Amino acid sequence: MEVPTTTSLRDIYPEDAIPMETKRWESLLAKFKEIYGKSADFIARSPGRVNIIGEHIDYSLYEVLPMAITADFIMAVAAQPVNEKPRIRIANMLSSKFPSREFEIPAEGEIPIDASQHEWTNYFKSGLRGVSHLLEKKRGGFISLGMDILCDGTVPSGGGLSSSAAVVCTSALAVLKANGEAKVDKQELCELAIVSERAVGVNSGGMDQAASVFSLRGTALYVTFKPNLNFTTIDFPQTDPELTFVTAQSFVTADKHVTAPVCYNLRVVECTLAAVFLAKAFGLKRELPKDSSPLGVSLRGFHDTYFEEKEGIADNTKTSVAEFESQLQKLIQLTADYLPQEKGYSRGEITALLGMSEEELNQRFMSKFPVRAENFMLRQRALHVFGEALRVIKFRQLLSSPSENGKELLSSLGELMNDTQASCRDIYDCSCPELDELCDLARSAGSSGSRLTGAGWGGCSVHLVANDKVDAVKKIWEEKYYRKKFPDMTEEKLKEAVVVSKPGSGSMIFKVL
Ligand code: NG1
Ligand code: MG
Repeated sequence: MEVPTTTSLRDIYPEDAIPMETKRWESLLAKFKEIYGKSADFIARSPGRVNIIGEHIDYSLYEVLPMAITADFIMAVAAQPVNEKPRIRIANMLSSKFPSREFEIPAEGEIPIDASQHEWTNYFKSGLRGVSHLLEKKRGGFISLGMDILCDGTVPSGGGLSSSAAVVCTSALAVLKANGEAKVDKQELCELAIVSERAVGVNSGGMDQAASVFSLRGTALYVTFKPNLNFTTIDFPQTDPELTFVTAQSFVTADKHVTAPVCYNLRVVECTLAAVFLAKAFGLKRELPKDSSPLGVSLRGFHDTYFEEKEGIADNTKTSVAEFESQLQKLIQLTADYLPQEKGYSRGEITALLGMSEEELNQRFMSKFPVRAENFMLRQRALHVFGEALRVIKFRQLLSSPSENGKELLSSLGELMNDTQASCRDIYDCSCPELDELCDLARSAGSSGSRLTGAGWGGCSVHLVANDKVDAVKKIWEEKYYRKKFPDMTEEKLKEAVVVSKPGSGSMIFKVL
């Protein structure tokens, strides 16, 4: 499946966004001409995403259910004339915050990226680097052509709507097109973006990039990671009242580069350790399978190995949904029995059970992305992951076979989302008081389901609200949250804070005529 090319914004945005986006794209093309003295050849774009349900389980290789939003990252591009030394000139419409940069493309070796800097072009460089590896493999030679680029992003950064993935997916797509790739395969682009984003220091799963690349307008995405990255699109049932998803920013910046070592990357380590700990606790004979999770083994790998060994299942990835559901229920019970310590597990307890030295533990699990922690909440993280994976299955089944009664469907879907929020807050510990407050306020004004979305610790929340209750929810947030916490907030900022998100399309190439 390849990234589509279009000449109409109607293929990209929902109807009501067209006027504003037309203005935005026209000013991008005009500015491009002004800066580079020529018109752009094409515009590459990839959207942000909101994760509807399936939080902090993609790096454990369990299915998730995101959807692309309208907000996106767009890049106008012109290839540099061939006779010059290949260089990149990259500018941003928000030049005050993101100054223009120019750099040569080295004739060989890696494009240098200093991941310790908060340099806005790092995500572009990681995409550029990813493409040069891919083209080297495919063609033997790599990036030959330089590029003139002008960018514009509307995905709030650090806002849990995957601004970073939107930048990396658009960057990789733009470089591929500028280097003559007539067709760009979505799978290839997505995998390249996942690897590239990890290069800038966050040990992430693959949900964001999948949602940004694969999404089709009007549908949600059901993303699977095992046996390999794949997806199916899910239509939203037409119900009365209509299902409306609203995103609300907490404006607590959840910058994973700051919180990552303490939070995000620590969760990846805790889930990985829980997997190997459980495998040992159940005396599984076979090693956990090496998989695409950030540290090479995952709770999903434990899950499949456990049932293959204990119940003689040949290949657990082919198990029926009903069977998989009952497996998860069993794992929740087994975890509660076999990981009893609410207070967590020390390094000493973990190395004792795993029969390995501290150095080996550090080398294997804490060297790729250093985490500073002495205590690992294995029980809580495993209980959240298995419980959340179960909620995703139930959510998908509700969407695929909706009861005719819209109200009933809304409350069942909403209940699952509320359970996710409770689990993120109480046992995965990735919420924050502001997110909890936004969710409580929304529910009191009639939201069916309210939860944080993305990594958490700040950033964004997502709410399933019957369309006739959206105004009441917006109103209570404005009065009791935004006006109170940010008294001098502009109308503009308030508009960015709360967005009704319709499922948008994924990566796209726009041909400039
Ligand atoms: P955000 O923070 O929304 O980009 C992060 C991870 C996802 C996933 C979610 C939690 C990155 C790039 N993305 O999303 O893979 O793990 O947290 O579900 O870190
Ligand atoms: Mg991100």
